[in-house]
Amino acid sequence: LPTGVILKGIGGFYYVLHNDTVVECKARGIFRKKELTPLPGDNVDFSINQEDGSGNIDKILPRTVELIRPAVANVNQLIATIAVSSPRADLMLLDKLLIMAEKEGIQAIICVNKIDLDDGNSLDEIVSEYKLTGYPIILSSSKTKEGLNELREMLKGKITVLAGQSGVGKSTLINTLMQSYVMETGDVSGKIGRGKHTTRHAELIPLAEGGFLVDTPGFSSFEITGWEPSELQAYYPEFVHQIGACRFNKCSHVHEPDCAVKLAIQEGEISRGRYDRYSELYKIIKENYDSRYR
Ligand SMILES: Nc1nc2c(ncn2[C@@H]2O[C@H](COP(=O)(O)OP(=O)(O)O)[C@@H](O)[C@H]2O)c(=O)[nH]1
Ligand SMILES: [Mg+2]
Ligand SMILES: [Zn+2]
Repeated sequence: LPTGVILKGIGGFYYVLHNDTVVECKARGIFRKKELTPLPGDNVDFSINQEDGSGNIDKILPRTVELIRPAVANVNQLIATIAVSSPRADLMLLDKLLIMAEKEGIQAIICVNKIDLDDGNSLDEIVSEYKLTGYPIILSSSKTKEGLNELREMLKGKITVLAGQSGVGKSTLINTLMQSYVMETGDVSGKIGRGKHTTRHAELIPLAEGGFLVDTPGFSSFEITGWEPSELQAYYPEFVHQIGACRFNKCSHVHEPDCAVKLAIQEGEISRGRYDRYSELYKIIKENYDSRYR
């Protein structure tokens, strides 16, 4: 059986990419037998009926990752995108995206986009606040083309979710990055009946280097129901060196004395803004937790 990757599913049909061709498939039987819904990003075995030429997904290969919102399988990395301006950088949303990537076990990358709109201070402020996190930071602009080659390099061979507030330039980035694919290897987007890319369902966009981008309206709802307050700290990579060095074993790093995380802020190892937003989120999670277990 040939193997392919599901780009998208619409109305009971799945569009499976195999050797630069997209095959329209159904998934007869798979739902019923295993209660398994095929997802974009799934690697599948499929077959083509000799009589009517219809495609069918026969098997979904094991998933490494399964995201719920957006519903995508086998995601390797997440690019948390903000604009330097227009819309104004929402750092709380950025932190939430980074936290979700950590929680799902996906490599996160920060993309500060629209750097052509920098006023001379904003970009420096964002970078100095986030360089302590250790996440790779890409500075880009679809307008000036800065950072786009670096971005292409990072997307090679991976399934990457492009997340971020509406208006930060995600769709424009995708249109720019997929155009080179169209020029180099033929009109793949034409084959699956799509013109300029717009965001509706989660969909894998094939790139020249063999990777995929997922543009998504999702990943904007930050669901904290069911979280243990103590789990939040684990999603801050720059806190990791400090955890364990606090006076109290179960330090929340919010109100306890002799807290190594707070000390690290003074020593310039953790940024004040990241910490302040951590405290804010911690309190929300704690309140939610307490109201359920009181
Ligand atoms: N100045 C500037 N504008 C951009 C850039 N990228 C996108 N835009 C504009 O920002 C607006 C929102 O872009 P879009 O790609 O739809 O954002 P999305 O909502 O994240 O998908 C559009 O008017 C784009 O033309 C950029 O790099 N620089
Ligand atoms: Mg968009
Ligand atoms: Zn502490």
